[in-house]
Amino acid sequence: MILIELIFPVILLVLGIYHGLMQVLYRAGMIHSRQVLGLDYYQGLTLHGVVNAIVFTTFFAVAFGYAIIRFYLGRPMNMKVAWLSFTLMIVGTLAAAAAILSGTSSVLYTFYPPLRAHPAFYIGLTLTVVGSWIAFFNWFPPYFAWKREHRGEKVPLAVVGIFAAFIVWLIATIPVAIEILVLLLPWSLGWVATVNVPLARMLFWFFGHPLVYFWLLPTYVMYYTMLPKLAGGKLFSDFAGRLTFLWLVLYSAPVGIHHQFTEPGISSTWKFVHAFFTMLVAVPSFATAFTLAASMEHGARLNGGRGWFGWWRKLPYLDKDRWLFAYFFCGLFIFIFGGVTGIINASYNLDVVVHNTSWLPAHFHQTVAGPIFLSYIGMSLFLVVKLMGKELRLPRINVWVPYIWTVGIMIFSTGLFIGGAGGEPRRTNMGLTYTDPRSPLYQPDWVYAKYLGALGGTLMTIAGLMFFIIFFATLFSRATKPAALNLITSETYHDEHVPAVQSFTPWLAGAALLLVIAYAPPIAQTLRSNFPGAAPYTPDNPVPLTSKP
Ligand code: HAS
Repeated sequence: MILIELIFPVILLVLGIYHGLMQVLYRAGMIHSRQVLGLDYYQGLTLHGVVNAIVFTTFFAVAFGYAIIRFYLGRPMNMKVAWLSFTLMIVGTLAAAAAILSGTSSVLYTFYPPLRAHPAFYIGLTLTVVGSWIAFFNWFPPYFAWKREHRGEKVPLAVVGIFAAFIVWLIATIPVAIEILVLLLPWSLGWVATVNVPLARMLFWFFGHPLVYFWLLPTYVMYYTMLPKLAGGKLFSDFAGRLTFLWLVLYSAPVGIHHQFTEPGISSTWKFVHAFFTMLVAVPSFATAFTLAASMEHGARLNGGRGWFGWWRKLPYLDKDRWLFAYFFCGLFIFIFGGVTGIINASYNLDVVVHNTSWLPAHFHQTVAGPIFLSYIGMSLFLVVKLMGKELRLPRINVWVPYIWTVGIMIFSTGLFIGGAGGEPRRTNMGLTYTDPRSPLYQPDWVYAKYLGALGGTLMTIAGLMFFIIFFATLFSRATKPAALNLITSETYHDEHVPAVQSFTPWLAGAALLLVIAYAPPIAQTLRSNFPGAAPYTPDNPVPLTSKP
């Protein structure tokens, strides 16, 4: 099951990456058309976001969670429940994909109303989410059985991390379930004529920001538990890992309004409160930067590294036998820039300059398409090798994939950052307007930044193609070794025993309290405001739709 849950989204990823390339070509003015091969710009952008950011990540997190629970807790799962979860996720994904491909659901991955999708899109997403919840609930019996048998022992760090990820996911998906089931689905089915846009958007971002930490936590599990050993050393501090995971449970959710700084109906007091909490949610990532750097330094020094900076030379950057190191290290490097730009976005007044410009996709590609994407594809390949007893194909080329991706993403994001700071909009088919010399809207000073974007995006596509070749060549090769679920586990340098990070309970209570403080007043404000309900729209027409989709 783990294998199918890894391979299915990687197949879909082919579609996701293709539409990434299309995006940069449209935006750079290399395509002056509304559509290519029968798929229009917004349909392609919706596929790109939904496949890469929602489907690939959710399937991977579930598969990786199963691997972690099975490996560290050493107990079988209830397979009937696991198959139920799997079936719901597959059926849900196929329903949402069919809705997008039919051209009736070009609502982008944020599915903001008043853009309206076909009901199958909302039902499909709901089934996928419910399937992932069931997978999580299936991990409780082995978890509690392990705790009963190991009284007084620390739960393995990786298990704490994956539980933190799915707690964040549960917190995040409840508001979006309310948004879909109460607001969007009845509207999409034609049962009600209009939708409350400010409320729907607030519920979406109540989901949307913890979502990004749900993506990040499995990556942090890999970084904390595997990277130190790959670097030849030990994890510098077990406490730092536990604190990071639990801190993200606490602060992931009460920050969503930082996506709505420019929106009406929410007072600046609550925008400020969310900006403040956003600064706090960045703290564990700073802690992670120092802990991982110290862990890598420890490994490098054991390997003969000397001096303040000389030890950096002793890390296994191009070691084809420890190739996962390259996937993890490149992600970390990219995340430095993704993190810094996140702090800029969170800074309220600076956000006014960059909001809804191409700066935003630059920021989030340096997070979700940086550390998260590289660690997820690296781990998918690693698990295929282990679980199928295969020999990795093209190992010397494989170790270069993350570096080419990194060069690509840095060039791509530089183009988008420059354009965004100059006002270039996101989510716009600029080949029809701003980068088309025949258009009265033509902006010649944006063109060179767009070429940078296209160059970087092309390099990313090349790295993606290289990965697909290696992945499928390995998958279809003959098994040469016994198959085994064997995860890399680092030892700990400082194995602190701090009671405050041994239990989820106080952190969950704190998270619940912060959610009430951060969301009850702004939701009340939104409900009190007297915006009219909105009729449905499609992205390419300023006139509302009046009939059902
Ligand atoms: Fe973000 C928008 C703020 C992190 C994803 N973010 C987005 C969107 C996405 C996204 C998808 O406050 C767009 C949504 C949309 O479609 O509209 N974000 C932050 C902040 C952080 C942050 C403060 N974001 C993430 C992560 C994401 C993600 C993680 C995906 C997984 N973001 C915002 C804001 C907006 C936003 C606003 C809305 C803006 C708007 O106007 O709409 C922080 O959590 C970041 C903390 C990270 C760090 C970096 C630590 C560095 C590390 C690397 C160390 C490296 C080493 C290697 C050791 C502080 C851990 C050294 C090697 C050498 C060679 C030196």
